[in-house]
Amino acid sequence: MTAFEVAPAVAAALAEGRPVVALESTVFSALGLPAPAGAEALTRCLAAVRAGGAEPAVTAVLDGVARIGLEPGEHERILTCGSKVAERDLPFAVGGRWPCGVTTVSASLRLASLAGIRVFATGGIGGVHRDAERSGDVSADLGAIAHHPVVTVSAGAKVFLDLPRTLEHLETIGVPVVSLGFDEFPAFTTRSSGLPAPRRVETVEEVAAVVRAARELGYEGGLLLAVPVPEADEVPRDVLDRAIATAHAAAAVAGVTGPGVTPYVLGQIADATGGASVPANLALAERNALVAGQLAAALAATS
Ligand code: PSU
Ligand code: MN
Repeated sequence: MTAFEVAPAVAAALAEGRPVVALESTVFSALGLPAPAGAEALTRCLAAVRAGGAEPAVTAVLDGVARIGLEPGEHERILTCGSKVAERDLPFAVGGRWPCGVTTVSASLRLASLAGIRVFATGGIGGVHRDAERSGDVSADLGAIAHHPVVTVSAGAKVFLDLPRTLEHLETIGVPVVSLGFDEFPAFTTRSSGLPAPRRVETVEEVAAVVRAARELGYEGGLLLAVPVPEADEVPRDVLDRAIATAHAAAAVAGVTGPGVTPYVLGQIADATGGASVPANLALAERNALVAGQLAAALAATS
């Protein structure tokens, strides 16, 4: 029994030194986006990675095997999968031969790293929750970004989190954070967080130079590349703030905790914005996939 499998197209690209981008699968499932938006997000992200010049590799667990790269006929299985797999859940999903598991950022980073993939794209990373003093809820995404030698491309951290503390946490654990062509650390479905980006670069080639320098300096962990949602697709800040308040109140009443919080709050925000957060989430995921493809291509061209 093998614990993990790299898809033939992905293995061939890696063997030939061609660029590859890993994609997580939780965002495409109903835990990330309401159907049919997940299917559309997957199609658009796959096309965007290719438009950027790289081979996409969606990660998931299917029939007890951790997969890096799926066949098109398998996509439906992740869209309809309801089991969220973070990094610490991977041994259970594989050891327990789960029929399906959709991987979060943390699990996807482990699988990307295992396969030798150096660039990964998601929507918005998890982070420090607003009630973290009480709940202690800090996403395992942060530690995984620090630990695995993979660049994560995201639209910042999800807007309903405590973004100042998320940035502080990233600093504490030593993750280099850089925004692309933007002065701020972006806020997922809206551009502005009001928080200055720790670093700003203007081009993907500059990011590639930073990544190469990190490797030459012996950095063993990752880097976070923040890309703001396209202007035309962002949700206005005041609309989001009201929706977040409603969503958090609903989560408290429902008593949701642990890994259930993020899917629940995302769903409540989609409802409370009258669905406006969904096209924004699609657009930012697509933009991140495109930038990740371009970054992987820039890294492959110079290594
Ligand atoms: N980005 C999105 N939608 C999502 C997620 C990211 O645009 O649903 C998922 C990712 O899989 C991320 C997870 O790892 O949310 C964070 O969950 P938690 O807060 O429980 O760590
Ligand atoms: Mn959590």
